[in-house]
Amino acid sequence: MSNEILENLKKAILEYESEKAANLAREALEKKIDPAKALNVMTEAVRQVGDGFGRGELWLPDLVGAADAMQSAMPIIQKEIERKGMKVETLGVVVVGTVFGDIHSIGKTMVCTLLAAEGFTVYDLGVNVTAEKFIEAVKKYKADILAMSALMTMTAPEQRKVIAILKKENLRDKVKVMVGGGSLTEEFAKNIGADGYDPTAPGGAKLARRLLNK
Ligand code: B12
Repeated sequence: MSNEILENLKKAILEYESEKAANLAREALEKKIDPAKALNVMTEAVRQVGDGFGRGELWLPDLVGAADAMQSAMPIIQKEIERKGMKVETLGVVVVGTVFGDIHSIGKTMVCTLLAAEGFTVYDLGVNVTAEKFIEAVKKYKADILAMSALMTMTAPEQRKVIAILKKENLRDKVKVMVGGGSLTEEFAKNIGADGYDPTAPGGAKLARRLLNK
């Protein structure tokens, strides 16, 4: 039964059916399905569409359709993960966002969800976040960690810019910086002076713990 719901949730995303995806996400929670499993099948679906696009079998509207369906189901699952995570004491404050020029939100939102589930207090600045906004939020929320996502080779260098401004404002030793997103590599992260990189959202949540020795 629970497998059937998860299969249908994946199918709804693959068929770009936003309302159906949201309803199935609700049904999954009603049936006490582990929200992390629901998150996994949603990721598999959006990756599948991305691979089809990469092979030239699918087009941009396919990407938009799948992303919309994913995003209509995501907050429902996210709320439940956060609700479960709320029992955990706050491990630290993390400011998260997708860098300027980049509107990819799915991975960033997953990182937020899993950080919150791990027990961090998360401030999600959204997408297309300017360096100035990142710095402002780091100060305002007294962030322990700044987590930046970039999905494109064109936008990844924004992360270097943010780190440079942190240094200029004497904030670099006050906040750990972690980076991620499809276009990144460990080498790139080291090169721009980030404290950590992980290719996955669950790995990102564990990395955040390690960075704060928690
Ligand atoms: C969905 C999608 C879109 C959607 C985004 C919708 C949304 N709300 O997010 C739409 C259709 C809007 C879109 C637009 C564009 N896209 Co697009 N998109 C994708 C696609 C298919 C999937 C991205 C995704 O969500 N993946 C799933 C998530 C879960 O993966 P992820 O973000 O990498 O996150 C994982 C990890 O990286 C990690 N992670 C992410 N962030 C962070 C941060 C930290 C700190 C850590 C630790 C970990 C971490 O955790 C996640 C889960 O484990 C990819 C192709 C692909 N196969 O990835 C292309 C892709 C990223 N897009 C691409 C491009 C070029 C574009 C456009 C320019 C297309 C166009 N011609 O208009 C525009 C860009 C607009 C802009 N200014 O940003 C290219 C980028 C190429 C490059 N290397 O530069 C890709 C790779 C497609 C391709 N093969 O060409 N896109």
